[in-house]
Amino acid sequence: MTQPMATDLAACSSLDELYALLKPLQVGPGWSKPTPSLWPLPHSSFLPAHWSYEHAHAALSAAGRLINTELAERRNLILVNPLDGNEYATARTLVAAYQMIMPGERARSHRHSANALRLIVDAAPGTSTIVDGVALPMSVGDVLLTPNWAWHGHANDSSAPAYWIDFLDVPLIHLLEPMFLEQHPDTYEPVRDIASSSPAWFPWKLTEQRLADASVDPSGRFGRMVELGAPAMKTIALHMMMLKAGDATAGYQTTANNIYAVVSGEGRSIVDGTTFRWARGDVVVAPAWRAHHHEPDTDAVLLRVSDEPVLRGLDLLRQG
Ligand code: GTQ
Ligand code: FE2
Repeated sequence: MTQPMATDLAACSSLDELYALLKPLQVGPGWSKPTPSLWPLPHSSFLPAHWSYEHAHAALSAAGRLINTELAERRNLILVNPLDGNEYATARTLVAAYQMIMPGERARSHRHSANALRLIVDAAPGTSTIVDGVALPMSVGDVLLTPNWAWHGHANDSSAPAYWIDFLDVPLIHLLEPMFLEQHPDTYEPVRDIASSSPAWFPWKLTEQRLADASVDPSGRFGRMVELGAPAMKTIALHMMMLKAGDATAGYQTTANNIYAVVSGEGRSIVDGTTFRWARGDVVVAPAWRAHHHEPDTDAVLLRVSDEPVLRGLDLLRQG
């Protein structure tokens, strides 16, 4: 389409005529859009959803026979939110994935601008992640961070397959576009030290002690709560929640996206009216502004992974 003359624009005698002339100028009238660009309250888009570790475990053990870490950068299963048209993200800013590494395997080292962390679900002694040259042992319930641009690879020198849940801010990086990825020049980064402690490693043993000493959150939303890091990373906050059998949490609605992973116990989460039953290793997503609460049937521990630091840093965190 050719562009109209300024004089034709100025002489327009109807709005419809004006709209037609504006099209080739790549201009739209802000006053007559089919959907407004501002609205009074968040429109929830991503859906409440649940994933079971039982299924993920079975699928990954099959994948262990069908694909190796020479071919696959990572043997992982992405938790894809069932929102129409979505093919990747778990929530608007976050993605979760189950990952498995076989005995004797190594997953090569790389670094990326996306922040990542993992919650260990099943691993035997001898499994580790190598972060910037330091081996961090992986035990059940441990949380390990690989922040923006930290080298990381995984190694399983035990005799059992290791399973964990990855959480990354990749969808946020997609949205903002500063994605960078680099393979390690040595393919497998040499281990120069084995950590006994690290700011990137939250061993379950320490978390368990902190939880035992923690007070119950007065709002009733989180049970006994401890934060891992303050926050763990620039874009992701981590909270461990210890819930008592039969004590339902208070309803929680927040502009932050929350992904809950079950460290231990069984129960239900009710997210925007939908009930999801969970057991150890399961994942439930409560996308932004979806009111939710938890009903533990046994004593339970949940890891809450959220994008709270992003919302808070931009003065966009609102909670009800
Ligand atoms: O382990 O480095 O699930 O880079 C997705 C991207 C895991 C990892 C994932 C990754 C990793
Ligand atoms: Fe990675």
